[in-house]
Order: sequence, then C-alpha cells, then structure tokens
Amino acid sequence: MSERTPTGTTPDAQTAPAPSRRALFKLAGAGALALDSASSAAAPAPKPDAETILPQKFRWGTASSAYQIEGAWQEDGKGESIWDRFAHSPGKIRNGDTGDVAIDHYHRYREDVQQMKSLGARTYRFSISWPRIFPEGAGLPNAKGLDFYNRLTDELLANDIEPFATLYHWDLPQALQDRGGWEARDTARAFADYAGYVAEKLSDRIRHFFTLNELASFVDLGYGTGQFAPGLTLPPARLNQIRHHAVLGHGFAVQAIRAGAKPGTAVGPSENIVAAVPVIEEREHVVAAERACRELNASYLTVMLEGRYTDVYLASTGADAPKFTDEELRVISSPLDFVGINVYQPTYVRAIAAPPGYEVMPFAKSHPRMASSWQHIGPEALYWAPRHLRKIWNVKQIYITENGCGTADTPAADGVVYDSDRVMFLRNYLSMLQRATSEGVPVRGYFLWSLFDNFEWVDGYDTRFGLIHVDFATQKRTAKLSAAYFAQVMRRNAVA
Ligand code: GBH
Repeated sequence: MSERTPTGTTPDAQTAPAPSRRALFKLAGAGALALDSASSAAAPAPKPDAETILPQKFRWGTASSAYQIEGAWQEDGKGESIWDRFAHSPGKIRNGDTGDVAIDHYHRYREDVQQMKSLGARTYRFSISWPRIFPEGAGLPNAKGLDFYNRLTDELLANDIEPFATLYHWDLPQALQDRGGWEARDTARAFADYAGYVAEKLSDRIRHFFTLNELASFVDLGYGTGQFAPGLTLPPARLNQIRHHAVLGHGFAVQAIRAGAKPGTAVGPSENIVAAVPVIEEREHVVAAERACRELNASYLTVMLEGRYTDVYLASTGADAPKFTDEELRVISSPLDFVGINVYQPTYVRAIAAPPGYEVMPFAKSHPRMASSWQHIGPEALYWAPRHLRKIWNVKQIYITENGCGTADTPAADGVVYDSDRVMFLRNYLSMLQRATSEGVPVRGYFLWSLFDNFEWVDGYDTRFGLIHVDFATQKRTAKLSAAYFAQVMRRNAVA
C-alpha cells in the first residue's frame, strides 16, 4: 500500500504501561530472543502503520479451560466430571493421558497470572468447572470450589487483568450424565441454576460471562461420534434432541444470569461457528457463503439468534427433527449482549444454481494444515466469520473467544521454542481480523488459544497450543517465540 490514511486515534493499548525490561527478559527465556525483545522495549516502538491498527479499547488476551489446565481433579470437594471418567477409561486418550494434574494451574495460578502480566495481556478468558461448584451437578454448592474462582478472580484484578468466565467448557458433572446428561431436558435447567448461582457470586467482579463453549464439539463428538466424553454414539433423532437441549440450556442460563447477576453483567455464547468463506471473493459466492453460514449453523447459532429452526434444517432432519415448543424457542433466543465465536479454520463455499444455492467444497488434498490434522489453514476465516455475524444477524458486539493453532514444538539448544509456524499463523489470521475491524465489523476483543500448552482433549499432551511451553514433567513454563510476537501485537494494538 502506498497511501496511508492517518487515523488520528490513540489505541488504548498504547497508553497501557509497557512491560518492564525484566518482564520481557523473563518472557523470552534465555536465548537470543531475549536480546531482541529487551532492546525493543528500551527503544520507543515505531508507530504502527494505520492499516495495521485495531480499534481503540480493543481487548487482547488469552483463553483456557478448566479441565485442560487445572488438574486437582479430586481436590477441595470437587465432583467427578464426564472428562474425568472418560480420560480414566482405557483407550480413549492418546498415550493414556488424563487431566488429573494437567499444568497444575489450580496450585500455580498466581505464577500463571504473572505470566499473563509479563505478556502485557489485559484480559483473560477461563472456564469454571461445574463439578467444583456443584459436585453432584445440582443441590448443595461446594464453597471451596467457588473459593478457587474467587481467588483467581481477585488475583487477576489485582494485576489489572479483566476476567471473562465461561460457564461450561465440556466438563459436565458425571452425576448428571448418570441421569442422561444433555439428553435429559433437566440438564438444561440444572445448567441454568448453576450459571445463575455463579453469576450471583462473581458478577461483582466478573462482568462478562460466556454460557456454553462450542456446542457442536461437546454434542456432536460427545453423543454422536463418541470421540469426546461421554463417548456415546446415539442415532440422529436423539442427537437432534440433545442439540435442542444444549441451546435450551444456553437460553435458560442467559435468563438465570440476568436474574442473578449485578445489573450490567454481559452474557453471550462462545460457539465454534462454521466459518463459511466464499472460495472466491465475488458477489455470487459471497451471497452463497452468507446462506451457507445460516444453514451450516442452523441447530446452534442460527436458532439462538433467530428464535427459529430454518426450514432447510427441519426438512433435512425430517422424522428425526427435535421436539420443541414456541416457548422454548423464545428462551433459546433470549437477547444477548454479545456473541463469542471460536475460529480455527475456514469452510470454503461456492455458489450453485440448484437449491440451497451453495455448495461446501472439500479441501484440496495438499491444503496446508497445522499440527492437528483437522486444522486447515485459512486466515480469511477470521474476516468472514465476524462479518457474517454483523451482516446476517446484525450482531453489535463480537468477541473472538478462541483462535490459535497446534504445533509440534521442540525446544532449541537454548531451551526456547522458536515456533515460527505459530507466528506465521497468528500474523496472517490477525491481519484478516484487522481487515474486519477496519471495515467497521464490531469485534471488541480477541482471546488467543492458548496461553500455555495444555491437555488437548483426545490428543492428550502431544499437540501443543500454547504461547508458553510447558514441560509436563517439571511444570516449567518457558515463553516461545510466539509469546514475544503476541506481546508486541498487544502492546502496539496493531498487527505487525
Ligand atoms: C477448541 O476446539 C476448544 O474449545 C479447545 O478446548 C481446544 O483445546 C482448542 O479448540 C484446540 O483444539 O477429532 O477430527 O473430529 C476447536 C474445534 C472441534 C477442533 C472438534 C477439533 C475435533 C476434530 N475443535 N475438533 S476430530
């Protein structure tokens, strides 16, 4: 680009205190990286080009989930979750790994908050473990479980990091699974009771709550293919009913949070939207991608945002369609303050003449992927997904609740992981996010998945998603190259 448009704006993050020299030394570990980072902290950073800047007050941070980092699976009165049960069943997780210890965040949270601070992150998205709060899923709360999140929240705030809490990141209390799990409508009610309780206790300090994380993941993989906990393979009619109960749980929880929380508490979902990307950016394919976005998300985001199941969805399910009432649809589409989306990969779409007017294209055989075989690279997903939310449903506040990648990291001789692939991934995805915000798409924040390497579900500890390397034998944390990169992005509020 030859012409630069002056913005006249002072990005909020630039007014934030820069991380100290010492913090950056610590952040970058022992290698050559430390010198680079330290010298860039000493010299004033060059002013970012206008076309790389994110909006003022843009919130930058990282994301995590309870089962993937906390460990302490039996401590302080915590109940068993379906992931405890699943990981303890032979053959379910690679190498027989479990989340029993994970990265021991339950005991190391103070140190971990300092890592966030060293990075210059000002927000943090974590999840609350339902079976810590209600060991039996419902009934009597466990004060010691809640206490952990009180301590974590206070520690974050003391370090000027804004907490965003997810209420469900897949760790259903096993006691509820024993009564049918998400196949039982009562689970949706129990979720709302738990959500309302937590919001009442924590909303004096936590001002943003996410209801359910990635409905498609825990429903389709947990109850359909059986790859995730609870490992069931149910037929379509039962699966569709579970999908319905999940969105109903979301809606009940939105209402319970509104009833229980301090006024002004913001609530929304955190969903892995199917990010329909027009394979070529031409009008007909763009229209096809918008259509595809509504239909490919019909049983989750679309019904939450429209209060109805699309005709195409109901026709496609036929006799297996979920049973529902109008009143339930009203609950499911309770007004939201924002929509959170997890964006990892694109779904390429092109226009066709025949109904439904679009076609999902398969990935080319040689399409590049990151370390997880499912993750095809497509930075433009981070442009189209939020753009669709605004265009199709007029969503006014959007958070990218997860984005990141798995890599096959090996520490170099100096102990640092030089994950140039993650830096490449982030730079390209963030450029596409910046394109969206520069066009006025109202994205308010971005949470990178993840701060630390952690328990990557069925892949166990083999696939690493962190900015900070964790030696799982010693629990030593060492910042990777990508940590220095992301720290710079946050400090400048610009994609560099
Ligand atoms: C997110 O899911 C999760 O929210 C987070 O907990 C996780 O650690 C992170 O991403 C990285 O995976 O086994 O081939 O059927 C991202 C979306 C959906 C990707 C389920 C993996 C299973 C693929 N995930 N999918 S497969």
